[in-house]
Order: sequence, then C-alpha cells, then structure tokens
Amino acid sequence: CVVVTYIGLGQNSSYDLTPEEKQELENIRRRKLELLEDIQRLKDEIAEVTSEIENLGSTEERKNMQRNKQVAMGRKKFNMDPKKGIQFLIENELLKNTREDIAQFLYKGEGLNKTAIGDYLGERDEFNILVLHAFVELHEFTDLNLVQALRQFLWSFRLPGEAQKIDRMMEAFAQRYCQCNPGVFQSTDTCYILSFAIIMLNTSLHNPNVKDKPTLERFISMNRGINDGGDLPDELLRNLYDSIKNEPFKIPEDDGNDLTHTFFNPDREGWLLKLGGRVKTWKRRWFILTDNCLYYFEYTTDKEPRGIIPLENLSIREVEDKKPNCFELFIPDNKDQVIKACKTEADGRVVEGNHTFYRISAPTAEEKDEWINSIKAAISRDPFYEMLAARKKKVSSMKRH
Ligand code: 4IP
Repeated sequence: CVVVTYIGLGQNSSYDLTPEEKQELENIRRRKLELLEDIQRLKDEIAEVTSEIENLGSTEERKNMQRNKQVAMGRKKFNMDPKKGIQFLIENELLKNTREDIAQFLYKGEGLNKTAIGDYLGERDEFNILVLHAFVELHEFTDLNLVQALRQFLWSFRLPGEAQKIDRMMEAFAQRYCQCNPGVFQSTDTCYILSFAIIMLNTSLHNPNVKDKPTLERFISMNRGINDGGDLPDELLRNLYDSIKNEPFKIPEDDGNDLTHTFFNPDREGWLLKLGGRVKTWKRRWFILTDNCLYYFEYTTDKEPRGIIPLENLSIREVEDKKPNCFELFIPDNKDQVIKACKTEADGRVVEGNHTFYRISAPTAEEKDEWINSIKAAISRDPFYEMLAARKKKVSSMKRH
C-alpha cells in the first residue's frame, strides 16, 4: 500500500520540482524499482518452493499409489495361488519374508480370501507350518471356553477339506488353547479330540440332513475318558453343548461351502440301474453316495431309502454285461458271502439284503468312471475317522502307561 502511494505521488508531480524534490523523487523511484525486484524475487521463490512442495507431494503420492496397486495385485495373486501371492509381495518388498510378518498379513486378512488363507496355513511345507504357528499365536484365547475359541479360530480362515491339513491346524489350535488356558485339559490331545467332537456336534445339530440329533447325554457319553483316561467335568461339556446348540459356528463362506457340509455333503448322486439279488431284475434307482455308504431310492424325493449298502470291506470293479457301462461291488476273496446291507421289502419291512454282489449299470461310460472313482475314494476309508481314531488310541495308551 505504502509503495503504491509513493509511486502515485511521484508520477503525478514530476514538473517544477526543486532539486531536492527531484532527488527525493529519484530516490523513491529507485526504491520502487528495488521493491519491485524484491517482490519479483519473493514471487519467484514462492513459486519455486510451491512447485517443489507440489512435486514432493505428487512423488510421495505416486509412490503410495504404486505401492497400493502392488499390494492389491499381491492380494489378488494370493487369492488365486497363495504361495505365488506371498512370493510376489516379498519380491516387491511389500512384505518381509519372516513367519511373523506373513502370519500378521494373514491374520489381518484384508482383501484375502479365507479359503486361500486356509490353504496356505494348511500346507505341509516346513515354512508354512512355522507361519501357521505364528498365526495361531496371534489369536488370544485366554479365558475363552473351547467353543468361543473355536468360533474365533474358525472365523479367521476357511478350514480346508484335506484331512492332513485339518489335522495340522487343529493340532496347532489345541496347543495354543492349552497354552492360553493351562489346567483346563490334561493334554493337547484332549483339547484336540474335544474340538473335533464340537465341530461334529455343530454339524449334527445344525445340518438339516442329519435327522438323529444328539442329546446332551449322548454328547457327554461320547466324550467319556478323553481327558487322558479321565472324564471332563459334565458342567464344562454342558456349557459347550448349550453354546453350540444355541448358536451354530459362523464359518467363512467364500465358495458357498461350509463346515456343516464337510462331513455330510453327498460325494455323488444320480440315476443308475441295479440288478436284483435273488430275482435278477434291473431296477432304475436314485443312488446317493455319502458317509461311506451307498443309498438307493425309488424316487429322488423319497425320504427313506429302499436300500443301504455300507462300503466298508467291499471292492469295486468294471464288468461286462448285456447292460452297458456296468460295475459291481463285491467282497474280495469271498464271492459267495452275502454282502452286509439292508433293503426294504415290498410290505415295508426292513430286512437284510441277499446280494453276493451288487451289479450296477450307469447311463454313460463317463458316469460309470465317475461312480467307480467316487466309490473307490469312499472305500479307502474316512480320513477324519482315521485321524480321530489315532488320537483316541494315543490317549488311551497314555492312560495304560
Ligand atoms: C426285486 O425284483 C428288485 O430287483 C429289488 O430291488 C431287489 O432287492 C430284489 O432282490 C428283487 O427280487 P422284483 O421287484 O422284480 O421282485 P429294489 O429293492 O431296488 O426294488 P434289492 O436287495 O436289490 O434292493 P432280492 O434279493 O430281495 O430278491
């Protein structure tokens, strides 16, 4: 303001001035120029600093954006192939190659598919097992009952379907639970067995396909002797039972499956022709393969099967017949023995079957192969059953010692 006033004065009064006034005016003009120069210099400096700040901001921003993009890409890669995703994140310095950092990344789980987390944690690889343990240690189970702890644990990833993977993860869980709650169980094995019993109870109570709902008494008696030979307090089992009964496990459903189906999803179902036992007539029946048994129904909507064939101790082979695409179930090395099975008579009575072999014809060669493969897989014993049986055996042998 001051500068402008001086300049104005100077411009309007340049005539009839005394030498002093002229000098004064000259001084003012010089100062004006100097000030203008100063202003320009300041403007330049401000512009320079502003542009520096702007540049600085955009480089930072750009770097951040680039990083976020890569993290998102890493997550996508992880969801498609967990190992490759982790490798990508490490190579791009977005994740440190330590079990703690990877475990933390999986535990936070931001943008990660829970099935992929489960697959990565279940891997047999030595490093993955270390990550699994670091992951489990991030869970705090102190003062939670076993159902509460399982709820938390089973929500953090999706339990894979493979028995060995489940075994490793449940083992790690049981160890951590016992570490957080010393004195609740005699051993990790007890905790492990009871955890499985709870998961199965959840299935039995909440899967509508399971008709026979276990009572509290059955649950208690099923778990007799699992505490290193001793019994767990009824009170504890009752609390766990009530908790599951009142609220089923909430399981991540990335792919539409859930734990209630892990044990009860039919392996295969479809129409097949079956040859009679004594009377060799072919009947079209709706077959369902599940729980290591083959069920057949007259109609798909029937509630009760016409027959049930437990697959234990049976073998399967392709056979030639007038009917196309045939295979049969038989007892190896004993072709005359009647296969243990049950059937419904015309009058509705349920009786033992009369088959020494079950001959079956599939509609296509492809379906025949699929049925043979599924039945073979079912015959090769239930992996969960094996796993638990081994654990129970271990516990009871500890009791003997
Ligand atoms: C019947 O023939 C059916 O094939 C039965 O099949 C079969 O029982 C009977 O075997 C056989 O006699 P008819 O209906 O022509 O009398 P389904 O029960 O599917 O109707 P299986 O044991 O195969 O179910 P036998 O062994 O009961 O005679």
